[in-house]
Amino acid sequence: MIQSAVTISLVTQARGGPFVYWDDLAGSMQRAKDLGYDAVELFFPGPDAVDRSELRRLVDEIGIPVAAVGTGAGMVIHKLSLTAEDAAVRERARQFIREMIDFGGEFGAPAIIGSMQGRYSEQVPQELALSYLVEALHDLGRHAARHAVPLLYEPLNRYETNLCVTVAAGVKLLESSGVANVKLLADLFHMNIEEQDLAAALREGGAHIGHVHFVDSNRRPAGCGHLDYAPIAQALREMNYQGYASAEAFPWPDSDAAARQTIEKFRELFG
Ligand code: LER
Ligand code: MN
Repeated sequence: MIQSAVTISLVTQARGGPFVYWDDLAGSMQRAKDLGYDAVELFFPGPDAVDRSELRRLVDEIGIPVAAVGTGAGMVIHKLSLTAEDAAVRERARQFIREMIDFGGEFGAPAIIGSMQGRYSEQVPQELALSYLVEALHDLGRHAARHAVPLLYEPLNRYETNLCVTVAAGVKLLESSGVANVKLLADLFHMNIEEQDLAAALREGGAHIGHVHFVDSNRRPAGCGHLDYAPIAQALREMNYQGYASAEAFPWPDSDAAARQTIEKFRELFG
């Protein structure tokens, strides 16, 4: 069954970004539980930002698991990228993600590679950048397998990457390179910019899709933009999608209202 999740960010440098809850980890996890979410998706400054036994205690006591962990702080805070020109920067990016995989893995949660994929440029041409990305996905996918979780790779819209901007490009990358244990993250906000038909793109992604960022066209909570969710929900049901629909949206008009709006829309579509 498709499950609901909501994002919590502890990254001050990402302030203004598309995360529903901010700063207060325990309070946000409790709010998510009270509103009926199945899980929380965490965006932390790094693998040591939060004491693991404290997070374990919160997960157990509040009774809400971790759906996934983001790695974008590696880019936002440390300016790391898997496709950087400098080999030392690429290796530090991989190490940061490895440690986030280990962190998430302890909680049965996959790590997400979004902005850490970087982009191709004059210094690092397209083919070379894609080869760096594929090499990293091979390595990190294998690393994630030690924890029996997949690695999530997220195509982003053209303003955030130029490597893979559609679900189909993500599928092609995975299938042509033969990487194992890597699933795609389908973010409806990015898809609204890049796809011709969101439901068709999801269907074509099929079993490659392992996580969904559930958000509207303008990155406000689902139902506060102009996406038509009926065909999207229909496609996910027909694909027998079993992963999370995770609210990665602006806290609009505020965190609790965004969380409530999303879970109501989720129930209307999947309830
Ligand atoms: C960034 O736009 C995004 O959608 C995140 O999930 C990836 O880091
Ligand atoms: Mn996203």
